[in-house]
Amino acid sequence: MEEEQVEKPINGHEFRMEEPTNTEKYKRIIKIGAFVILVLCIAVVVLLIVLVVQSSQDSKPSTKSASKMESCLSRDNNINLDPPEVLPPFHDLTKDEIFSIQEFLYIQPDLKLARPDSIAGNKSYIFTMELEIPKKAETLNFLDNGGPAPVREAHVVVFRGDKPEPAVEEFVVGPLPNPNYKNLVRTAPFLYRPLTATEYIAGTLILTHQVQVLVGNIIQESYGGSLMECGNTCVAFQTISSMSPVSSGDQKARKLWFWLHPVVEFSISHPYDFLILLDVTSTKWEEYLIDSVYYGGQKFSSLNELKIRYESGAIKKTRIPYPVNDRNLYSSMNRRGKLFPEVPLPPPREFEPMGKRYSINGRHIRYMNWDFDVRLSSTYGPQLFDIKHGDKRIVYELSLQDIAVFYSADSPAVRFADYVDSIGSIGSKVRSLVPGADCPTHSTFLSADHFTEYKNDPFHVERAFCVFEHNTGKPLRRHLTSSDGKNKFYEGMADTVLTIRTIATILNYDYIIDFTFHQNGAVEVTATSTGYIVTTNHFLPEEDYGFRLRDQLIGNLHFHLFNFKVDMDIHGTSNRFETIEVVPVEVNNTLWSSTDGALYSQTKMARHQVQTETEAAMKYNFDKPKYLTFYNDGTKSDFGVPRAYRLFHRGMAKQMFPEGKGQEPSISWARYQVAVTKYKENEKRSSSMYGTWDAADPVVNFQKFIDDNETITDEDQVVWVTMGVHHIPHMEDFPVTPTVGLDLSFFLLPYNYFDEDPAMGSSDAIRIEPKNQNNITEGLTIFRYGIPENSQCVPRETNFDEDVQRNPSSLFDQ
Ligand SMILES: *[C@@H]1O[C@H](CO)[C@@H](O)[C@H](O)[C@H]1NC(C)=O
Ligand SMILES: *[C@@H]1O[C@H](CO)[C@@H](O)[C@H](O)[C@H]1NC(C)=O
Ligand SMILES: *[C@@H]1O[C@H](CO)[C@@H](O)[C@H](O)[C@H]1NC(C)=O
Ligand SMILES: *[C@@H]1O[C@H](CO)[C@@H](O)[C@H](O)[C@H]1NC(C)=O
Ligand SMILES: [Cu+2]
Repeated sequence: MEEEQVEKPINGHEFRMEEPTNTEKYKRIIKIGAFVILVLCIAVVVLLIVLVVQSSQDSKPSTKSASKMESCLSRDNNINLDPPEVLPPFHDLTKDEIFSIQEFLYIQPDLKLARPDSIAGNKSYIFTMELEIPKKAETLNFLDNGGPAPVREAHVVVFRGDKPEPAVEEFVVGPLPNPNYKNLVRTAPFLYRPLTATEYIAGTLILTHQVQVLVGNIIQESYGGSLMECGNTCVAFQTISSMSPVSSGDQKARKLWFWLHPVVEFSISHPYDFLILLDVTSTKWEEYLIDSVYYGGQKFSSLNELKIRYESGAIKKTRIPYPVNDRNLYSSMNRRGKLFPEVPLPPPREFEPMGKRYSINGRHIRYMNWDFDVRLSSTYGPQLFDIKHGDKRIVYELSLQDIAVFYSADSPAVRFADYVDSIGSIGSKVRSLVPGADCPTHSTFLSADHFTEYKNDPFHVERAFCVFEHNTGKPLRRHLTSSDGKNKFYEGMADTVLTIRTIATILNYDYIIDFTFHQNGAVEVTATSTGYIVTTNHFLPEEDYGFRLRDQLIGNLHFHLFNFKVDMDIHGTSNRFETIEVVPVEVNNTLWSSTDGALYSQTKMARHQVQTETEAAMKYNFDKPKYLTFYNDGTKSDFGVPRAYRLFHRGMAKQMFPEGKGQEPSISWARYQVAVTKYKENEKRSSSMYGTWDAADPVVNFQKFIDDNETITDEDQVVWVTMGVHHIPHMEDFPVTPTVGLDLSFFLLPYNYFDEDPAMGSSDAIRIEPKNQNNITEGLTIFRYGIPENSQCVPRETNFDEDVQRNPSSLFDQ
């Protein structure tokens, strides 16, 4: 019966409950009334101003509930997303800057750069470029002391396949917008470079051709599909993992696992036991070599060997029927199953009765007492800078450093799938967010532009970030004293917050990164995973690594990891790191007990100054609970207590890979849930885009930040936070993993930083008290601090469906 109820996509604002003609009529009425509403709006503004002025601190309960619904007020003149005339230090490269950097570099004779339309493995070409974050000291001198603005520069990564000894060269190019210098700042082994389009496309083509010609019949018999001329039963190759020199034991080789799968929604959930390890070490794709072949749980050294043994009947033949490619396919994301609710009523939405309460200028955001800058690193993802509360800087930089996911399997393609995701350019994998699902409909969306190796024009992403104020529906605080004689009162306030969100899709997983600003001075960082699990074929040894979820399918165990840099500057850059341990203590209780020599057990706090980097690299010990606090020793409360911020980690998991083994050295940041190091310009980030390949000799080795064991007391400190979650897939991970319960977070909480909760100043509060404490029936005084109880208005229309129909490339890549 449910089969019949196939959804028609809902167009525009027409709900199916409503007759379309009514909707049209309604729309027309709205249009005709637009002018009237505009006049009304102005009248309402005037009225509200008068009301607000009159009732600023008084108790008059607001009776101004509009008898007719009015359109919500617009104050969008707070929002100007264009780059400012003078670009501030953290503003991402503009399109014009990206063009001028290219033009400058193309004429450098020593670089011999190929243009994007003619790049190849054995040529020199620009892989990526993005803003070079200016030196901190110069930037602070500009921000705080009115010093000169730091020079704008770009960080450019060039692949030098043209050199006799190929290498990756990283340059700092400046000054923008008219560059005249390029300084080589790092070279990295060519073997460790991120996966390139040449390798991916050439590898896929080579395999498609060779496999079809040599073992096309095996593919057809085993999987009911074909690589070429395949109609409705196409199969294809996709590269799933990289086999680093550490994994292959071959220090000079670069190898990729290609995986055969049916072309259906979604391939990762349809693993075939047909894998090819391709050696792509050569800069010339004609020289790519098949290293080994995996079929039916066995290894073969060539397609020929597989062919001979298959045809001689020496091996067990796989038989997996081609999937029925319809909307009920278990791996597809179509509405199905038991449909609910009976009538599809729209869910609750948020609206902003008097317009936005935040402002954005370029990429500078202000909200309540907060202000900060936001940018999107093409390689490493979202970054916030210069986070201030009440004009005092709390964090200089709060940025995602890397995302990693390490799989476990018997299948070689998945066993070696240990991704350090900046290999895939996290920021440039952010695609347009969809209002109503990814972000609330009332969000403001920020775009991003990336340079990509295959195009001169920057790649434009329309909705890379959403910014929205959100009523969490939870009190920030509340108290009701109902029976306390002469002190009856209620006071409370909703935890209404501002969130900056971005979502990067890296192959199969979608990572949601949120930065949330609370009105009490707290900042929350959340990393959540959703998307498709990686699966393998069901062979017995695979059962150690996951549950059997479908006939031929195992969902493989894996570990998600996120690393963030938190460069807190509490009252300046000279900071201390102090832990406050909760330790057991037995106190003399003879005074209060009749027992001789009585003792009483309780806990006491033990403050401890963490002096050096090795001591500040923390592995959580459940037996030693402690607070982690950061402050400037020169700034204390009236009572001598340091005005600190506290890092509260709510997203840790134990990393189970032994240190120094396998791929682990590339993510040495994951050894510690929290590490604190002294700020250094050459320790800007904990990870690098080489991390998937470089475990033998990491290009960025975070452990070295710690090993020099510098003193951190009264220094500029940087905190590195690692969050993680073990994921053992289960049936409900089909078709994709829901976010619920997979959110990891950490908080920066004020800790004796303010004299009291700064949210006491918020007009979002509600206080109720009896006019006469002795007789509540004499009436109540209700304080709403200028905010009417009933702020009803018609939310402004959203036009996402129309917009995306008109401009499909704002969602999908061409
Ligand atoms: C570069 O590679 C291409 C294709 O792989 C090849 O045709 C060409 O000869 C190579 N050029 C040099 C200089 O090796
Ligand atoms: C415990 O406190 C009592 C009363 O103050 C005192 O007489 C006694 O000496 C104390 N015992 C110890 C072991 O300190
Ligand atoms: C780091 O330095 C401190 C202070 O000098 C010392 O106590 C500690 O043992 C050192 N740690 C290591 C691992 O060298
Ligand atoms: C309380 O106030 C109500 C209303 O003003 C009045 O009717 C009632 O008598 C009062 N009760 C007492 C105990 O004073
Ligand atoms: Cu997962």
